[in-house]
Amino acid sequence: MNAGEIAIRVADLDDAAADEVTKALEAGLDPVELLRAGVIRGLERIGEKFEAGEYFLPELMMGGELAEKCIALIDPFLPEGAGASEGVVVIGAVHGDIHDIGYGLVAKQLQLAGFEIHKIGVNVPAMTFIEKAQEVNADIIGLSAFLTTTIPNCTEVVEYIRDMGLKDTFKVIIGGAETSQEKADQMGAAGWAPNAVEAVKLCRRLMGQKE
Ligand code: B12
Repeated sequence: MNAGEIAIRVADLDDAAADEVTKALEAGLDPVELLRAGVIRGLERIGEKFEAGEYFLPELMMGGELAEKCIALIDPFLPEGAGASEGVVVIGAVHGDIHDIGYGLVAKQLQLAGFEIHKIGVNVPAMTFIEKAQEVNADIIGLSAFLTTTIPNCTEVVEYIRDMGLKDTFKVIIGGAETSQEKADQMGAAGWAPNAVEAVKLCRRLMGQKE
């Protein structure tokens, strides 16, 4: 069993992937290779299938769980720094909003893609996002809003950040049922994504802009 075959098992949501990871580690396969060309590649394939309409949300969640199981097995074998962070993200649902399933999924996919994630819960006041971002030295702040009435609370965070002179420090992204690219542009957010797969791409793109 090599990393490529593990990628296929993960992408096929085959539970045997975890056993194969254990066997591969026992056989002395490179854990970094297993992580990158195996589990992470498998997750990317799941993302591609999701985009192609072949997989839906339940598959995305199952894939995330399976990948987490595999990563937990590989983790103790990884050399220091192999899981280097792609970037630091603070994410939560804005004030007035308690929908946490969508952003939870985004957080999980970002984490699996190598981002350091700080989930700060639901019904989060604007300043709490900023204080947390400062505390953990975040690159990106993710705001989740599912209600027409809570979109203005995303705008509030964007405005605070601008007024505090932190626009170049923290990139604000938004998502959730009632959000759109148009609304993100209107409020001056750095980006919007319709789902967890696109959110990973968006965050990678924004990290590229920061360098
Ligand atoms: C489940 C649900 C609830 C649950 C939430 C449970 C929970 N723990 O989250 C409960 C029952 C609590 C609830 C309550 C309410 N809800 Co509700 N809810 C929904 C429902 C059916 C599904 C939302 C969901 O979780 N989907 C599953 C996720 C995984 O799917 P998703 O949205 O595609 O998620 C992706 C994207 O949104 C994106 N994303 C999400 N967050 C982020 C963040 C970032 C940074 C990025 C980049 C991307 C991103 O990535 C996600 C993963 O791929 C929606 C309907 C809908 N169409 O969305 C209504 C909906 C959002 N709710 C609605 C309403 C009205 C309410 C209530 C006001 C009802 C009431 N009268 O009490 C309350 C408000 C509570 C509050 N203050 O927040 C309306 C909003 C309408 C509007 N225009 O404002 C909707 C649209 C239903 C409808 N058609 O009327 N709700």
